[in-house]
Amino acid sequence: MGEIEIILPQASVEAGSTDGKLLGLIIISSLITLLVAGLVGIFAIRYRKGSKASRGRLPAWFDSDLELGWTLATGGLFVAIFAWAASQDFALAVPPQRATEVHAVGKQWMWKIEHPGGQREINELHLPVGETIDLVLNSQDVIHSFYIPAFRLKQDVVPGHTTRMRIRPTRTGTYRLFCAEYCGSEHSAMIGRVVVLSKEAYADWLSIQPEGDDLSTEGRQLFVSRGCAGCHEGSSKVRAPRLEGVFGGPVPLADGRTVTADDAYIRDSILQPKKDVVAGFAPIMPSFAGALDEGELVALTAYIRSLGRRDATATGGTP
Ligand code: HEC
Ligand SMILES: [Cu+2]
Repeated sequence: MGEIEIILPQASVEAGSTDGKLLGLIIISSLITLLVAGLVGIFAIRYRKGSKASRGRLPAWFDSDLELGWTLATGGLFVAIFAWAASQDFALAVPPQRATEVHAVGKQWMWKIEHPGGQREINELHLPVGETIDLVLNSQDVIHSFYIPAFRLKQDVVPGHTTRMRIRPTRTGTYRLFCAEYCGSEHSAMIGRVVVLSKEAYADWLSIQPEGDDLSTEGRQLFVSRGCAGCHEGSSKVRAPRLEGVFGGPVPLADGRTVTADDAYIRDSILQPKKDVVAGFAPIMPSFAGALDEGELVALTAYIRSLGRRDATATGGTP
């Protein structure tokens, strides 16, 4: 680090094809620019004032066939490149099936990272090489953008919205991490590093980190301390749905719609409970907007997700 890199390393699966597309665009655009500039020059000389070049009508095929031909050919070429590039972006938007889920929260002016085992780091992201990482991104304040040039990956991080980025590092090493969205006076200081380790080194690194509670344990504690359990569990007088098995399943709503309980739904249920009211229940849940920070929301969501995966009777449910 420190020195200026002239040639950016290609350290992820996406890097090579992204560079290929950029190079392709540069070559095609250069050729077309050269052609146009060359013709301008040739015509300027050939049809200069006083030259004897013919200035009569052009043959008919010139107006129709040639014009149509090059418009379609160049248009088609660029649409093909667009389709190629878009297909990669679409593939990136599909959450990977089997992936290590790492959470990152952007706030003015740092990146807070949390690994599935509860290990935390700030402005550093340690990753295992050759594996697929599902990076789950949230912002605590304004729009940030998680940018790793060596991976050719950039994803906006928007407050009130969960975005994900699939990362597949292919080379061990240390790479730069930037915030690529102007986010306030110290935006330029919001930089960090991504350290890609071999699988063994990554496992070692995880094991020497201070013990943190894993996310769902932390979420469980919040669930009790923030009073969620008071309504959602046990012999509460209030009628509220139990949350075991909710995650990932369909939820029938009071207005007749049915939605899938994904991260975004859980998040909205906590922040804007009146938006999607579960069928058969009164809209009495208070909004927790402003009362929970991003880290707490992520932890609560992780806890509710863990309830969905386990057997309903195996949860620490009723006190
Ligand atoms: C005053 C009681 C009360 C409190 C406190 C409360 N809830 Fe709720 N919650 C409800 C009720 C009632 C519903 C069902 C109606 C609705 O969807 O708004 C609900 C719905 C939900 C749902 C959607 C459940 C489903 O089956 O789709 C989630 C998720 C949820 N709450 C999470 C939480 C979390 C997390 C907390 C704590 C931060 C919390 N709730 C605090 C009463 C409460
Ligand atoms: Cu930022």
